[in-house]
Amino acid sequence: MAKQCETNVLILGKTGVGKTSLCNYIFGAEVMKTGAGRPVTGMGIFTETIPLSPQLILHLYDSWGLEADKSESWKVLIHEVLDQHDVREIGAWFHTIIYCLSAKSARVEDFDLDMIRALGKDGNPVLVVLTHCDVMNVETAIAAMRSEIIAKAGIRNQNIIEVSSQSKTLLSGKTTQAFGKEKIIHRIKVNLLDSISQKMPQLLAAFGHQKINQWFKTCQEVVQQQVGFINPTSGKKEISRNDFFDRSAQEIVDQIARESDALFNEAYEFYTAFSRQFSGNALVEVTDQQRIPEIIHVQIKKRDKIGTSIAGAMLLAIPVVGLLGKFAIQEKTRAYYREGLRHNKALLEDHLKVCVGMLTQDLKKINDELEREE
Ligand SMILES: Nc1nc2c(ncn2[C@@H]2O[C@H](COP(=O)(O)OP(=O)(O)OP(=O)(O)O)[C@@H](O)[C@H]2O)c(=O)[nH]1
Ligand SMILES: [Mg+2]
Repeated sequence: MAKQCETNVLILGKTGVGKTSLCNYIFGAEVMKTGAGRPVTGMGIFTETIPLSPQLILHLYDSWGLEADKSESWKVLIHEVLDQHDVREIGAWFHTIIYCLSAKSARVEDFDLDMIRALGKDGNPVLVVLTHCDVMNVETAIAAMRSEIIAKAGIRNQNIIEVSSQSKTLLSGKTTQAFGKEKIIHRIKVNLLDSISQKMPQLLAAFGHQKINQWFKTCQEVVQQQVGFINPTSGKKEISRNDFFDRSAQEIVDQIARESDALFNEAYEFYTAFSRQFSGNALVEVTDQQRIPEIIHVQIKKRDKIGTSIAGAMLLAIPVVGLLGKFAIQEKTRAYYREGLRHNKALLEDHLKVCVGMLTQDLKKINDELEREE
């Protein structure tokens, strides 16, 4: 996995609800100048790449000019973006989907509910942002919109966020501040870490399987080469062979543990980088060492390790008569080893499964803490 972490955020909503203003408010002034973004589809969705830190790149997909009530054409646009990245599912590309509704409109249309439901299916991380919340007398409308979105689109209360993207000077000379961005940033962080957390255990599993298969292959080759026609049950060779199997299996266990630590730390680094970047408005502050949980490495039990001395003894008891007998012994010894190796391969695979589960749990712990701190 590259050291750089990228997150993709999609902003959708009908024309004029305040999507571009929201982008600029969250990620700095004039990030998305109208038309300055690179068109990623023929029309409708523009992307801007914002390096938030050397390790963290944010790709912001701002949709604009989308006609209301044309859900099919919206979906086509989104899928054009996915196709460009050779991705099938919305959730596989977008770590956060922001659906904007204007509190000024005071209602949620069926079209919006349909879109929110479609975007949020399969547990995709959808945030509904109510814009224009600074407008006078919108409180009642906001409460009604909130209940409707929860009831009809299945969005959790914490994923509906009230925002004003503009600071204004009133006639009285007082200025009102823009608000709501902290919560959005927090959700983006949680969603990003969620997606990383899902990826890290997959990487560990792939790494482990590759190592285990390699180990198995090497050991098989050793058996093939060493259990020869002449003296197939040599005790001296057997000891060094078993020792090699043991040591190389232990080495794999260690490598898996190291990889697990590295993947966890990598995920954690991304998180702290992201936190630091937004330290001014991040809701969660962490120190680097505070939360790194210790990963306890599972050791393969000694008694589960390969022990073939019995096999040697048994085979020696077979009277060695002529060529045929020798072949039989050679084949039997090899078969015995193959079985032993298969048994140990299964043990290593079980061990890997435990490690992948532990990594998943450890990453989940950070995510849960983040969720709680909201
Ligand atoms: N008072 C207030 N005005 C806002 C807010 N958000 C956006 N606006 C104003 O609403 C108008 C439309 O905002 P845009 O950000 O251009 O809307 P958009 O959703 O990007 O529109 P399209 O790109 O056409 O799809 C602009 O005049 C903004 O200044 C808000 O939170 N409060
Ligand atoms: Mg716009």
